[in-house]
Amino acid sequence: MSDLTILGPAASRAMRTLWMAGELGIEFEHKADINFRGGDCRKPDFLAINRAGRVPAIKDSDISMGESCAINIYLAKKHGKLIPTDLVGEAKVLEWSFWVMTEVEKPMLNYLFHAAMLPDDQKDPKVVAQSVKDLEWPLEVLNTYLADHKWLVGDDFSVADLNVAAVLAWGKMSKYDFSAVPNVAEFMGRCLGRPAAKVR
Ligand SMILES: N[C@@H](CCC(=O)N[C@@H](CS)C(=O)NCC(=O)O)C(=O)O
Repeated sequence: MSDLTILGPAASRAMRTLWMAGELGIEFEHKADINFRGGDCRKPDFLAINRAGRVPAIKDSDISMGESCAINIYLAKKHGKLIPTDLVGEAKVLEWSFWVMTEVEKPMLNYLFHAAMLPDDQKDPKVVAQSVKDLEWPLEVLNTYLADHKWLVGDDFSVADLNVAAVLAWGKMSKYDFSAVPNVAEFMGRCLGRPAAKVR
């Protein structure tokens, strides 16, 4: 039996951690039946695992935590894979992970909802236009970096790539037009085409 339990359905940010566990080839129990839209995350037993009241969360032996990117970095470090061991390499993983969460995640989520997921009468074209505007600079930054880097940190796929690509996946789901940033589109193909990325 595995010590690790991942809480949250694949159709949520738990996808990021399910992908990570797949990359690491580790055993885990998946508690998918968390109705996060229905308030399950705010129940005392869930809050005892992740005080922020959101999925994903994990329990691993005697620790528990939330925050998808942080969980992934923890798992990478614990299993000694997909993360550089030197100070600078690890700092770069944190840099890209914080970057995607603060610069890309919110506008990409707004785009996903208002271009694709919401019922038509709730979609707001102004939010779509603003999201595209907000994403222009960070996607250009990433596109420029990827012009001469196959992977974000070091020479191989790492948790930095996973964390960034897992957020960009919302763009793929919503058919965001990445044609102005072809290096980003190729990077997404490299990452999201990995067998472990197919968690649904
Ligand atoms: N920054 C957090 C965000 C987690 C998050 O917002 N998860 C959503 C589902 S994808 C959730 O739990 N929503 C329930 C709620 O907001 O009550 C992470 O990356 O783990």
